[in-house]
Amino acid sequence: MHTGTNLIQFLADEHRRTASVCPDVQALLGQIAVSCKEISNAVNQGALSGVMGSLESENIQGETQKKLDVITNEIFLRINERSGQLAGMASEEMDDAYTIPDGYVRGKYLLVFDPLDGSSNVDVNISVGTIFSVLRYEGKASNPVAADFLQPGTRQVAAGYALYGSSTMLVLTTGHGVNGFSLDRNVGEFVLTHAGMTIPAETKEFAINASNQRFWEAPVQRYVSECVAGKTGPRGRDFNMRWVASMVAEVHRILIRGGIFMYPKDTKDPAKAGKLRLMYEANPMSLIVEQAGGLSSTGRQRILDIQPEGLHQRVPVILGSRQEVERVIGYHAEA
Ligand code: AHM
Ligand code: MG
Repeated sequence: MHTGTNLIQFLADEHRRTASVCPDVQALLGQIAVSCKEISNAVNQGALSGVMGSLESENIQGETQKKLDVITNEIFLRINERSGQLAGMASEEMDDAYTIPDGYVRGKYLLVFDPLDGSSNVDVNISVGTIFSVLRYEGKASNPVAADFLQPGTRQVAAGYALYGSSTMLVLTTGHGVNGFSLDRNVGEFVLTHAGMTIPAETKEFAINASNQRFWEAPVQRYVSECVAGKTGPRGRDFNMRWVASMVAEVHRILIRGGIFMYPKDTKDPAKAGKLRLMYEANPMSLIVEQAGGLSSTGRQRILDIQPEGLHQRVPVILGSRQEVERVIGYHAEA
């Protein structure tokens, strides 16, 4: 594979090479890519098109919605409901499963997404992204219900994210490694620029919202304090810390140069198992990270093995460079 291959060519090649990514999935991923191009435009226009700021409304998680949360959700629905490949959709911004309107062709797949992850950053012009996960619809009814979406992450057919940063990128896995495409705005295509992305096994960089430190459990306290202790501590080397508050940007950095990202279980709100959502944040990102040679865990369990219990279920997330994630899992086991 060489630079210059566009996404559609890449998917056709991948199908020939691996006998995966059947034409239906190729078509669906093509439409998801179109949705991400539209979102990239909307995010890029920023204040020029009056889309900054918040609405009065809250989503199912009780979070105030940004105008762009709602606009980007509608872009995803509008484009993908007509793909002909979907039986239903679900997203961070909708309480229940979304039914494909009457009159549109229904397909065999389910699409779960977070249309604008990290949207608290959008007003301050920091990178945001879109995360998506494709599942098979195994049911018989013409309209799937929430229970049809509740499949472990190991059953994802494809997963990916778009990052709206200094350039727009689409990073994708169909279970045969991870590849990154950059949006060439001159021709309006995603072009393969990062073939076969892999995460270095070791790292000197960690990402965690340190303002929650007093709520962390002992294994995470231990891991972070050992990193912070640097050269003279038990790790014998200095670490660097990053926190963008935008999971897509965080995972992308890890794919490029290694690192560990944690939004762990904490005691801040005992009713919540973690902050990030399993179906449309943790699962797709975990598949990407594992396919790039990294690991993803709650600290106690592989995320991709979790049997989901709800569309908006939250989980602790610890992902990134293999050796570091193994270390944090080890600290949980010892505790
Ligand atoms: P969102 O989907 O409402 O944008 O929330 C998810 C985001 C992640 O992108 C990021 O890792 C985390 O929430 C940031 O949380 P915090 O504001 O606690 O730093
Ligand atoms: Mg999100």
